[in-house]
Amino acid sequence: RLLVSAGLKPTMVQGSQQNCGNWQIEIDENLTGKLGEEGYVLDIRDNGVNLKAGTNVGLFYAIQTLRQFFPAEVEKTISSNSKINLKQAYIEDSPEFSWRGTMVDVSRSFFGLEYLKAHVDRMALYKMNRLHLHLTDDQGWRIEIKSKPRLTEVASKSSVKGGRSGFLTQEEYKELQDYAAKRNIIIIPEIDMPGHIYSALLAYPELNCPEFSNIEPKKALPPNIYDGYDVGWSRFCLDKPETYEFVSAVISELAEITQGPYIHMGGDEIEDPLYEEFVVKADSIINSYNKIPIGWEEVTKAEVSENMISQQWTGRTDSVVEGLKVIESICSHFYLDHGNTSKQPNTATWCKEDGINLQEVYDFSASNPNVIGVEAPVWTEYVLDDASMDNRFWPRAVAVAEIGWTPQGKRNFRSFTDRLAGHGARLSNMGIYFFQSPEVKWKDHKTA
Ligand code: NAG
Repeated sequence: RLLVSAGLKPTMVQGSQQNCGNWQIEIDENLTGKLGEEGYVLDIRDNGVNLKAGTNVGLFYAIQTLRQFFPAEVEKTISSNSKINLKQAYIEDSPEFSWRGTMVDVSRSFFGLEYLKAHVDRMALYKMNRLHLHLTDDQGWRIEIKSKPRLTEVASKSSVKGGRSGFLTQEEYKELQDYAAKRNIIIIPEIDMPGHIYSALLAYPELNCPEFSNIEPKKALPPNIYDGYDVGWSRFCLDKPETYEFVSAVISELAEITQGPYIHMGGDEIEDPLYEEFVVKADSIINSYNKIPIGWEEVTKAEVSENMISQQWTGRTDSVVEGLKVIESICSHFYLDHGNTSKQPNTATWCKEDGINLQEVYDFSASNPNVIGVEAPVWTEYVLDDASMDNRFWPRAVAVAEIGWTPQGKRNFRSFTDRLAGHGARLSNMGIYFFQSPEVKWKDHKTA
């Protein structure tokens, strides 16, 4: 649809032959046997262009690949008499993993509807399909929950020092979901509990334990906001009924406005004797709203339900329940809040001191047989504006996408960088302030 409405159809030129529109777009359900739900065939030859898939999703991906055959400028400057030569090709393609994600931490520093829509567009071009939003943390709460109005009246007003505050209204959240769904991207909302929760404690101080004020080191205590960088110090009071009333109220509203099948419960970085019990309860609350629970790997210390998905980030947790599905976000390959190179200013260094270069992302290999895919987070303690977010994701997210689509044995970094070289203009045309990775011989582009 994109191409036809852009007026390309009557003006296609292939080889030296004028070809006025031999386009075929077909759904053939039998193809899912061979290519799965997301695979497609793209056949570009003398007598026309043929897109085939077993599903609409597959056709969508055929179009995304076809877009990459057109010169980058086309999407910006098409006119009805443009003539374009396409290379001939026959492609049968299907993804290696069903989970091909990015995560945006909108809590430490807020990124709103406009940025997130642009991010969805960018992900779609590279056939990624999961956008995880880290909606809450110590520094700010970013989603409207109508039954808990102080979350937006109070907890959304703060951020990390120098960052942006704010929140998504439920209307905006739904608008983003619709926008993403049209591009075959599922939004995964995360409420990080029972640690990383200070902003909620600020809004509802009754969720604190009475002895909270004795915890050392003393951090921000209500009524002060927290705008620092430390992790692992705040927590819900886990033996209070109010805590579970709060969790149920939040999850029930979130489940109601969430189209996708998943809710992420966080669960990272907390020591508490009642932690496992909390995880089991939160897991069952999420299940009771017919959503699939996801947690950071620490949740697997508890006896979680079999449909829990474990998001690995250190790879150091022993799981009590065997056979859980796994998303790989191992920090040494996927934590894109780390620098593109060593010593890049305003980047995290705790997982890899020298940053994570393009090849280190690309060379990830999944060893766990239960892996359903990969996801790259950008945490925002130091990422305070759109250009910095662009710089952390791009082009490294393209490497994540290629891991998602290509079996390990067919991946080749040299071939990847050769192909990526032509994408500078494409990234710039999408308005991306990407990092010019030195491993890539970027061709003719202007930085956005
Ligand atoms: C971890 C924290 C996260 C923080 C990030 C910075 C997880 C699951 N937890 O300490 O809140 O922003 O590292 O790289 O990553």
